[in-house]
Amino acid sequence: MTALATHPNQQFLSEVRAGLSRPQKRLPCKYFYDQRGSELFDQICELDEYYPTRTELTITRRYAAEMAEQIGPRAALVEYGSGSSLKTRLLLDELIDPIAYVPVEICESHLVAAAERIGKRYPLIDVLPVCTDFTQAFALPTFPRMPSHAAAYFPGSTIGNFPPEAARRLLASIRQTVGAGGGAILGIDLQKPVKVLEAAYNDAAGVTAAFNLNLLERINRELDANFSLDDFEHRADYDPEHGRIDMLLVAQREHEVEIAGEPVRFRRGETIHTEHSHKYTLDGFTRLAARAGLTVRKAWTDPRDWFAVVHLVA
Ligand code: AVI
Repeated sequence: MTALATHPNQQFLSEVRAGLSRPQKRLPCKYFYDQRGSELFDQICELDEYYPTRTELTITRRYAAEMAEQIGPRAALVEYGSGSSLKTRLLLDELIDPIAYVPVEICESHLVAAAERIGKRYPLIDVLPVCTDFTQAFALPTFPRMPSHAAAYFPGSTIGNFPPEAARRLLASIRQTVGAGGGAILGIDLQKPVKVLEAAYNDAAGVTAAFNLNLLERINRELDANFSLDDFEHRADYDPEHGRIDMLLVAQREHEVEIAGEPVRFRRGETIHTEHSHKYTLDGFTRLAARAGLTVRKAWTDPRDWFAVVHLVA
């Protein structure tokens, strides 16, 4: 029997093929973040129209001390993501006698760089990076000094990029990871006027469009594909039924693309769904958290109620 030749990026290829064979074509948003995609995302965070990063930062600046008080002394802070952000430092600065900081991130180079930076700045905290996909439950590392409890930190409203059932599973796995006595501080984006939402995902400078289209460029680069970027246009619509932004790539003409030697056909006007970004109400999020066994103990918001940082306990 001859072994089937596997592509060097087999997992990515399988997910792209599966997503593009569905009646509603789709691509997983986790693949946005290659080097170029991460740079574009950083630019998005600076855009006038993109309010979430700025708003969460304002909330964190204002309430970091209250968040730290809610977390309590001698905690291990377990960050979902590499922790390179200013928000992480604002929170670490206020934590009461923190024992450990555990950044959790799938990209090893980001993780190592961020862990080194944090280690230098906070020499009294044990920095214990974990390289894994945090959407699956994982075990905490062995602590050289035992913290009194673990607190997850998941800023950035990334939870909104998961469909409700996947978001519930992720919250349940956070609960499992932090264990008894643990908690979580989470950023969530809230419902607001549709005009504001649609502008945030259709910015005038076209950075979000470039971010969305970069996914096709990444597929070209890494999966031997021949997408022509001129054949697709970025679109982001608010879906009031599900309370979310849907990001799409719209085929501008009927054509065929080859991905690792296999053809994929597009009709004119056909869409590839690339991302959901859920916008919650505090009540809706409280119900979602409850289905994962978590209670919202406190919520901090900005004066317009555009964004919330919540403290969850088991
Ligand atoms: C990472 N995530 C919370 C962003 C969002 O707003 O859903 C990703 C993004 N997509 C387009 N712009 C920003």
